[in-house]
Amino acid sequence: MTFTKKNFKEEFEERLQERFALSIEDASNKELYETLGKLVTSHYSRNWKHTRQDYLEEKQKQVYYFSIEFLPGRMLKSNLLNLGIYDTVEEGLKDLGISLDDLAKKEPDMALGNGGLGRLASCFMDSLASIGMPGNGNGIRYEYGLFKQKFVDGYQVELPDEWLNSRNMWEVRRESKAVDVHFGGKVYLIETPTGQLKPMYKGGYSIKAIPYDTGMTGFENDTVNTMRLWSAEVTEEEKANFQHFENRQELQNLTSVLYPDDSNEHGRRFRLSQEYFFVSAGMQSIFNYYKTLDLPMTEMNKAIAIHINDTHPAMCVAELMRLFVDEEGMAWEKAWDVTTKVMSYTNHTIMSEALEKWQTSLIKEVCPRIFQIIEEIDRRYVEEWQGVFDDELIKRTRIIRHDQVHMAHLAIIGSHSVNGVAKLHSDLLKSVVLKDFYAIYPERFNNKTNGIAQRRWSQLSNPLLSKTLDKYIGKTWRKDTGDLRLLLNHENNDKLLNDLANAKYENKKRLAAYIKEHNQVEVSPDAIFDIQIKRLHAYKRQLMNLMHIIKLYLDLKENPDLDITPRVFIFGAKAAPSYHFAKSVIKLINETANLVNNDDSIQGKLKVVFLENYNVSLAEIIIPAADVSEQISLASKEASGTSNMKFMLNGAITLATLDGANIEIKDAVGDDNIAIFGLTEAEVYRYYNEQNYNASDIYQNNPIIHRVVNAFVDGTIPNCSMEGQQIFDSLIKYNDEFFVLRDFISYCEAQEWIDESYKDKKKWGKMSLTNIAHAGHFSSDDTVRKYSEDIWRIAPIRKH
Ligand code: DL6
Repeated sequence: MTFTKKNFKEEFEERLQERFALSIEDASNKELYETLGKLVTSHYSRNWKHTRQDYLEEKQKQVYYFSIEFLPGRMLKSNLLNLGIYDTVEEGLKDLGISLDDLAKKEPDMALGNGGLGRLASCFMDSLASIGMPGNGNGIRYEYGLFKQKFVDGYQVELPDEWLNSRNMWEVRRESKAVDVHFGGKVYLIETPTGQLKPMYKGGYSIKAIPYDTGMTGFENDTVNTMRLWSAEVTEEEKANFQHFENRQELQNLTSVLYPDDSNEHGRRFRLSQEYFFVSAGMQSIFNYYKTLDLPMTEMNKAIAIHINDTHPAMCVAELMRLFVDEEGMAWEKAWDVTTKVMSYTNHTIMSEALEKWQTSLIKEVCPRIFQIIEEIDRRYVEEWQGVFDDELIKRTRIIRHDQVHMAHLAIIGSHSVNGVAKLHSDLLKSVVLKDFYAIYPERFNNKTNGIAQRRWSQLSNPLLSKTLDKYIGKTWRKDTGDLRLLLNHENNDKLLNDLANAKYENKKRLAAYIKEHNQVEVSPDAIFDIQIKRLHAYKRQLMNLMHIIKLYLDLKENPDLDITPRVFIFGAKAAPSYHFAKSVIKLINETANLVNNDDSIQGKLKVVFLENYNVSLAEIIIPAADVSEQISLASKEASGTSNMKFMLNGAITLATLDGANIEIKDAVGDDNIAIFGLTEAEVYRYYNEQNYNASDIYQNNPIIHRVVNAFVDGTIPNCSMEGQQIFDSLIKYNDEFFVLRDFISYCEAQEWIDESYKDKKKWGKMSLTNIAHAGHFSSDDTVRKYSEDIWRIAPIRKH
């Protein structure tokens, strides 16, 4: 039955009355949002049940994507779009005097992740369902999402994100699927009469893991998959037990906070406990499901694929071995064979500090049986390769080394596939970061370039662009973004170029209004909107962007009539709370913004805006308004990047180093439609090998750089002498770890090219069109299709 506007309005009013005993005039937007949320879930609940039943009946092979982070953002509009009722609902609400946008804003951002890693996991959830693949998410239901960022006197202050205070409309608590996760105590291995070793647990404690399931709707295809997030609950009885444990408080709050850091050492035991918690809970629930299929344990790989997203879920390998060997009595060799066929692993970084290592003593304390199993995997690994590879290579690749457990090693040794997330990154894994493993397991290594959920980043966040595209190339691109290529037939169509420019202009006006409201800064949509949004990290080089702003400012001070296209530099970034360097960069940008925005002598040619609390919903307003996409990491350091893909889809021109997926963007759009600058990855490695990088020399010998770097310490930027000194030292005293000074001049030249090109509206319009036309390369639908075919070996469900 088609769902008409009339049906919608009737159902909506009925539900509002049922739930709140209110009529529309008396209801708040929050109540209206909840009513709409309920209506939406009721629309997919049947398909959710059917999808699950289909998988079960067909014994369909399913993938379980284990990720300690998910960043779905708001779900109301994406569910409406996927269910094919967006327009009906929007118009129906309008008839009732309600704005869909206003209701959507009432949904808290589901921010259970730090950045790229978590957002990728959510793009994959969307795409798996949208291409009808049997895929599930498995993660943690943090009570507090990533902190809320506020600026006080230009400094970042972190506030709790109490996203669960208002009800989460989308989750279903599944008490009946709860499992217990055991922590601590001692484990003794006892020999059974049949000669097998069985673990006997003494002491320790259990925590109840309660799953909360969220339906992941597919785009117009009736598939609804599941993202399962686990919450820790402690029974009263266990609480009494905890009196004896110093870490009692921690365990009671196991799922309370998301770690606002992906690379530091703080709170390690707590973090490790979180990892074991969601690994064990997820694996047990898969095991329980598998048992209902009534298939032999030795064939689990025919029905189950488990994906280890970064190293945090690497204990999946040991936990599956525990379940096979301890619970099912399977022989070690057989269990190992099945485990490696089930598991696959993605690496997301070459930064060594983000490749987790745990003290052996800590793992022994938190999950002693898992430690024993890891020891045994490690022992057998050495035994297997002794005499085949040289001893040093084996030593370097062992899981346990120098009293540390190397989680990446566990994930690689226990998986049949290891992939990087862009071509360059995957190559660097083979040639540098994991080269020892590549020598041992060359067949396991492969590349899967990231992608983005393009419906969210075009249809939902940029309706004006979407309508323009519909008008000229039809609507097929909405289902298959490969069809964006049809735009290339129109690159000389002035009307189209004009319509694209108008859509951009309106989006810039929308962002300008947001900036005015939140930062009290007036910016003109006629200026170039130059945007860098991503986690604040030294390797991403927000500092270089700031230095260029300072250069322009100083140039303008010297010559107020300088002919530059007016620019608005926009930043969005959170810094990990204990990352002092990153926080200093924030302070410096904010103080520079204050200085520049209030200096009338530069005639408004420069504006600097740092938007607070960058998150998925804010990205949806920022990205459609971008002219320039800043992707300026030091070559080799950014594994892939995904905001680069979102900007491109929205017609921004990428200003980039040859790093991560920027290289593939350049290959797609051609050299004329992107601004590339800076060292190549090979040149960066040459500096490392020859150890001859000398930042101080560059500073001494280049007057432009000298002048800009001095601005950090000579009082040019007020109110930040301490932070200025810290940044100055990082560049000069500590030799500029990420080669900012080396790339600076080349970056400025690329910026000049941007300035010139923007003046030629037609040229700019064509470049923008070309970027949109090739954005289909980076659809996460295609990415997960490749994972499904090459790694997980799963296929779409047969339709009922
Ligand atoms: O693969 C998703 C995303 C990449 O696009 C980014 O380039 C990469 O930095 C990010 N990696 C992480 C892992 N932790 N660290 N550091 O977030 O993954």
